[in-house]
This record gives sequence, C-alpha cells and structure tokens, in this order.
Amino acid sequence: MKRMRSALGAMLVMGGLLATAQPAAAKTHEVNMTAKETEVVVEGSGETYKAWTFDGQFPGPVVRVTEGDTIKFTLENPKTNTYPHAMDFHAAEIDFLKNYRAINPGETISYTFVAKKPGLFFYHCGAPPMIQHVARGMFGAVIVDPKNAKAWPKADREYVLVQSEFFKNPDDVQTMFDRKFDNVIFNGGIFKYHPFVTGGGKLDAKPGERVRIYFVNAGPNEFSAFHPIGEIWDNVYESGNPDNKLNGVQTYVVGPGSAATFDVVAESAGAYPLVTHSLTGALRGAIAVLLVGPDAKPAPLMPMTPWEVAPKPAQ
Ligand SMILES: [Cu+2]
Repeated sequence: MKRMRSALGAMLVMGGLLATAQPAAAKTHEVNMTAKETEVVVEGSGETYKAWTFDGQFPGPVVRVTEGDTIKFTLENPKTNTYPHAMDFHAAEIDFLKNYRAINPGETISYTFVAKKPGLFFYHCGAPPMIQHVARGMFGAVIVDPKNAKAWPKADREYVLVQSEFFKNPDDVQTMFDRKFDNVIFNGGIFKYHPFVTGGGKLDAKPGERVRIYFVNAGPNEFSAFHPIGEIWDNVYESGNPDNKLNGVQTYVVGPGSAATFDVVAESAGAYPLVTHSLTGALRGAIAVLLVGPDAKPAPLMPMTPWEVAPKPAQ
C-alpha cells in the first residue's frame, strides 16, 4: 500500500512537471475601449452615419488573445457623450448584472475575466434599448486562439467579417423592432468589399491558400446563411472552436449573437463572393468578394476599417 502511494506520488510529481512544461504561459491583456458617439463612413460614396461605436470604429477593434489568457477590460463613457453604454463580452463567464451594466457619460467601468474557451466570440453594448446600441454599431469580435496551435491547420490568411443590419434612421427604434432594415452589411459598410461598387474594396488571397474567415453575426435580428459563391467551405468551426469541426459545408447558418470560423481554399484564380444566402441581405449590401490571384498582398484582419473614403461634400 505504501509503495502504491509513493508510486502515485511520483506520478503526480511527474504530472506536475509535465504541466509546468506546457508551452506559452498565460498572458494578461489590458483592453481599454472608449464609447464614441460619432459619424462613420458606411458607403463608398462617402456617405456618413451617426453611429455609436467602440473607439470610433464600426465594428469596434478586434480583440485577440490565447485560451487561458486574462483580459482586464475598461470601458470609458466620456462626458461628451449623450447616452449610457455598456460592454458584454461573449468570451467571458462572469456576472452580468455587475459587469455588463450601463454606465453614464463621465463614468468608467472595469472588470477582469479569463478567456477559458477557445473560439470566436461576439462583443456588444448592452445598454437599453440594446437593439439600437447594436444596430448603430456598438459591437465587435474577440478571437481566442487555441492554446494548442496544432488543434487545426495553420491558416495562410485571415479575415474578420462582422455582419449586421443597417437602419438608415438611427433614431427610429421601432423599425429595428419591426425588422425593417435598409441594408445588411459586412464590417460596417454597404458593399464594402465589392470592387464594382464606388469606393468598394475586396478581400485578397492567393490560389491554394487556406483563407480563414472569422465570421460574427451581430444582428440585431436576422440570421446569416454564410456561403462562398463558386466554392465550398473546407471546414466550418462552430463558435470558432477547433473541436467543433464540420467538413465540406456549402452554407452555414450563424444566428444573431453567434459566430463561426470558416476555412476556404480556392485552387484557381478568380472571384469568389462571400455572401449571406438570405438574398434580401446579400443584394442589399452583404457581399464580400474574395479575389484570388497570384499577386495578392498581405492584408489586415479587418481591411478598410475605418472606411476612409472622401466624405461627401456638404449640400
Ligand atoms: Cu451603447
């Protein structure tokens, strides 16, 4: 018995040693955001919109950490703002009443959480009426990379796309409840990645590259049916978790407040529009053209955000 105990003890010690030999110690990230009620460009013509944003950006900045990391978050609501704002991180598992409460102009709020689960998560303002704070642009994406980088194939290129409904009159909350959206948009712009539209851009890739699209649906109400025209998703990872792997998917539904990560490998040069196959959305703005060619340049995670085009001259 004694021997068994010491053998067990030795195993535990070895286990402990192995545990300390794990790669990359968890990090702590200070993430600070400022609620900004400001105008942003939403169309290639330079048309602007009275948005509510995190850091003046629609969507807000991408937060990227590794599974097990700690996020120390602070939201500032400057006294120059008119409305209360809040922050709800879907990557966190913490008390909502205390941490996600709305703060008035002139106040700040801080909280800390550990990103325990790998994946892709939504963040958004939760101040009432939440439907309006989301519709006006207060949302973004959190990527929690898996601690084990070999949990999935390495991507050659990565993009973040956040879908949302756009309501031309930002003050008409009833149209939001009635689902009477004017456009459906990716990354805060109408046909933002459509090269045939004035001021529109594209998403670049080279033939044979594994392109990883981190796709978040901000809503506030509509479901997305995310589909690559001319291609098939090699893999879809529900909530962006490498454990939730699907193969050979044509269209995958992402509900409001949800997210999934999509891998596509286009072997041939050409144009592959990424759309919501809910056509009222695609034909009113939610088309992002993945342009595959040998000269594709490196690009940021969320190209053209903020969208800097010449503003429309005042009438
Ligand atoms: Cu808000």
